[in-house]
Amino acid sequence: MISTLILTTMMAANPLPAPTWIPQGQTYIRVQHLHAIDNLDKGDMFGKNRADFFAYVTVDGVMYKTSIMSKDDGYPGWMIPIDTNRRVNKIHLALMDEDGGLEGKDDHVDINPLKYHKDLMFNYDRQTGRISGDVSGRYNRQITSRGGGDNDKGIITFEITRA
Ligand SMILES: [Ca+2]
Ligand SMILES: [Ca+2]
Ligand SMILES: [Ca+2]
Repeated sequence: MISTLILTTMMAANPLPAPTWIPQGQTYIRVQHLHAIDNLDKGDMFGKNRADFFAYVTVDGVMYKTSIMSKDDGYPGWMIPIDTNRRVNKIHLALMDEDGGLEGKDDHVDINPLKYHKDLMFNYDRQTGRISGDVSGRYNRQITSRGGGDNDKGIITFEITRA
């Protein structure tokens, strides 16, 4: 519930397009793998029975919107830069299924195992390399999170690494 409210607020802002290129030495989030558990286009008017994944990723209040990957299972390779002038970065990851045209009709994919939570919110501590929050892990290690308890479930695998 809370994550949905935050997402709605974020969507009012103008997201930056996620970059297609990361300069050498830059720390970034790399979304490696996505998988649709539920049929995200079931019952949609122009549904093709195939997910059209994209993400809103907010890093320290700056929101990026990725490109669309139209596959139920695939490797989007999305890259979102992280500013490591801060010791701790706050990251909010929302996965969506694009449904075209009408504003607000996109489906919100559940990648959080907790009921009533669809998004992932976590911190990255540059000094310890630790990732903590809705997911936990470390710098340069893949993190996989599977949605549960809500509709439109999916699985995401990503890592924080350096170019
Ligand atoms: Ca849909
Ligand atoms: Ca769709
Ligand atoms: Ca959930």
